[in-house]
Amino acid sequence: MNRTLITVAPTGAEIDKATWPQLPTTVEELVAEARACEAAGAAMIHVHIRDGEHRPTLDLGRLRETVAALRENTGLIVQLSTGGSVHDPFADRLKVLDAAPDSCSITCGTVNFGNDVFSNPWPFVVDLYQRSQAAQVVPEFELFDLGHVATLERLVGEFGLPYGGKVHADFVLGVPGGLPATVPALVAGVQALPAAVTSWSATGIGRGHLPVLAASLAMGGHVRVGMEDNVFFAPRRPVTGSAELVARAATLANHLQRPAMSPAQARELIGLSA
Ligand code: KMH
Ligand code: ZN
Repeated sequence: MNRTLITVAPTGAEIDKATWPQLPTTVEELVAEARACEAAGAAMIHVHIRDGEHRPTLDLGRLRETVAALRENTGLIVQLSTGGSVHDPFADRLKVLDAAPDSCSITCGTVNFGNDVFSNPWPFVVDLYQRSQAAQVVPEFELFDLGHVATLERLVGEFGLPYGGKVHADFVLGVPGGLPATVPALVAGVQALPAAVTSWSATGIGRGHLPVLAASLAMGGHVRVGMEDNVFFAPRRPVTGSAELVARAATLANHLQRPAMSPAQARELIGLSA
């Protein structure tokens, strides 16, 4: 059966805990949210962590502790963000692989990020990619713009397939500075994907969340949801947490006769042996 990978991104680096107290920022909160999201249909979790003051951090000890806690308490594929926040140095972002996650994000190029710059120059992307191959971590290629699609093609062309032999990409649409969170933008991105891509998903930031979710499902793609990308369930109705976004995505996927896949099925999809 044709099934849907639902990835949950529950925390991110940009959403403020003081404004959004339902944001999971401690290991305990993250584990509880991850369990609820798995029960609702998620198979993979995209993880950013926070420090004791709820600020984004790439502290290696905390990353290791988080990976262990998620593995102990859920069956989810654990994907660590190597994007971090726009303020994180390259060296810290490379070190994320030392926490030995199942998967890591690799953003395939620099993009304006509101008033900031999310920096991913070619030499850094190459370094990160080659380290992921050596560390046997399956990457998810994050695509914020059409140029990132071209960089993904060059990366795989010059340095070979990722660990696991599959190429899974994720469109992140709607960052101010990247492709908009619209159906035409998603269609343009998917049409540009190189043949090496074996699966793709998409997420729409903010109010583009639902159109991108629906379009991705209709186009045979997979989906990412969660508070990293969207904090409103409906206009003027904040989310209670990421689990209700996962539940809605799973319901929609059911209606489209592409039900949510299990973590085991998702492992096979992205090239992680069971
Ligand atoms: N927080 C953004 C600057 C990723 O996780 O790889 C980068 C980001 C992408 O969220
Ligand atoms: Zn992220």
